[in-house]
Amino acid sequence: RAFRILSSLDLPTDTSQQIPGCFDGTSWKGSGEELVSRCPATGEVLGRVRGASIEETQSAIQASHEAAKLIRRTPAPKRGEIVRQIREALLSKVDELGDLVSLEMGKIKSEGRGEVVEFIDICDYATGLSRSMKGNVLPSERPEHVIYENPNPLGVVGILSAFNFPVAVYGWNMTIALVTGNSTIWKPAPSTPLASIAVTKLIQPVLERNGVPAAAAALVCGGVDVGKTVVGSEDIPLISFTGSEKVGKEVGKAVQDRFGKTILELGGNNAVIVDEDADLGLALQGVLFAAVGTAGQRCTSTRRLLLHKSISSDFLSRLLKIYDSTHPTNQLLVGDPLEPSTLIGPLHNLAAVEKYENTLAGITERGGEILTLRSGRIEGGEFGVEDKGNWVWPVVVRPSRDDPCWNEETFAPILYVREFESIEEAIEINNSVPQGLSSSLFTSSVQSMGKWLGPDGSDCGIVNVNVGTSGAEIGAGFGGNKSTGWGRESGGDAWKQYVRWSAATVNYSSKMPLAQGVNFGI
Ligand code: UN1
Repeated sequence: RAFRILSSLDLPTDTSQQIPGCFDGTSWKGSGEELVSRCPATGEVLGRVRGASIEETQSAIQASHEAAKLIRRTPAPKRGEIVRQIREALLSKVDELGDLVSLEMGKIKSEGRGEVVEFIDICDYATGLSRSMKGNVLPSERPEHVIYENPNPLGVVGILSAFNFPVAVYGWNMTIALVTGNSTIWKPAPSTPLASIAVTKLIQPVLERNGVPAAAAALVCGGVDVGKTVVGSEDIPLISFTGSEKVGKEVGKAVQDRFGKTILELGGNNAVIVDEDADLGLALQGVLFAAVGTAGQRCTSTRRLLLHKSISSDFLSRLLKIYDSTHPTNQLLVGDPLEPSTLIGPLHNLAAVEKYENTLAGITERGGEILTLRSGRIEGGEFGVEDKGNWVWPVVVRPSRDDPCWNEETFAPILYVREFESIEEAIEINNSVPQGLSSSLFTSSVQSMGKWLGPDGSDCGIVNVNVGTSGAEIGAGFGGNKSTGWGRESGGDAWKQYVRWSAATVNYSSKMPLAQGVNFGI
């Protein structure tokens, strides 16, 4: 199976050979750290990638820096046309690339494909943007003067992406960066190098055929040292980082230290509020997808379920019935991610399984209760899953009120439950955590919706109504507030961060009047 998927994307299938993981626009190389790509479902080695050395990273940055000069001189609609061709290249391999994402990251087949579709969608958006992004023309108080606000490209954009969205998050950044006139350098997660190599190999010929240096989409696979080299480079004015709050804080400080710009997409601790007047059937579906989809490994996954006291026991019993159902009527269908009927794949790696186990152990030690019948690691053989896969049971838990887990993101299918008595209390609980990414209210009340969306409402970057916390479309800006980092990517006004803005006052008179009535006659 791995052989079929890898060869469909022209990736080497002989795992004893090292695959070069550094692309500087001229050649594929790699003399740095070895990165082993392992299938989360089977434990098998999918490929051994030789990452970039520090010197190779620096020369890839230089190549991207040179490419940026050419990109910025290319008319924006022409850049949009290149992105449109990237879309076509992705579309021609949408199933193959989707399967590779499933194989290497562990998410289910339709979500793997969905990630590539998300990249295709942002290509469409960026192509349109290339003909519509605009500055401003403003009235001046001085006669025969005019003021422009003018966007120009920044240069190189550094993209550091996470394992959980190994394709789409790069897509959000590289397409917007390219149409706004920048080149990019991509440092993917060390555990998903194959997806990044496959994507770069699809983009490279498109750039070359359009006479654009392929270093405009440079790739440096690697570990912490490669990441630090990119983050610390004076030649990269904007760093877009997706990952943990802990690493994000380091990245933010390092970039600030050299007065660079950042877009940070850090932790989420997303709540769903099910109010007394909610359509419970709808809420159930919304909670399920967001809590257990991608095995709880989206930054937008639902971590906290806040239930109105009056519907809590009814809602919980319906939810737990689905969580507790077992094979062969296993409605949640934990299993092989590439099997189309599976809904929950494995966790990405063993460290994630350990984190899941430790989190649950801590919660029960501190007086919390696991509400699902099953919890913990799933042993090989159950549901036909492989022995060496990283399988866990999705769980619903009632932690004690003051448990520290309420403030932390654990990247696993663990859902915390708590009751509330009024919408005001629910909003207060929603806002009481350090993170501010996504949030959802299930209600049929216009008043509650108004409150939820307004100044006394959710403080998150994503504030949904009767829609779960995850699975956003690309049209709006995506990102979160507070310790999530305040970044916005993909649609909305996100593109405005990928340019340097200048205010330009132009005098087309033959006099030199001053603003604010200042007199300086000579
Ligand atoms: C992430 O988990 O890092 O809204 C991104 C969503 C997806 C993107 C998630 N469109 O769930």
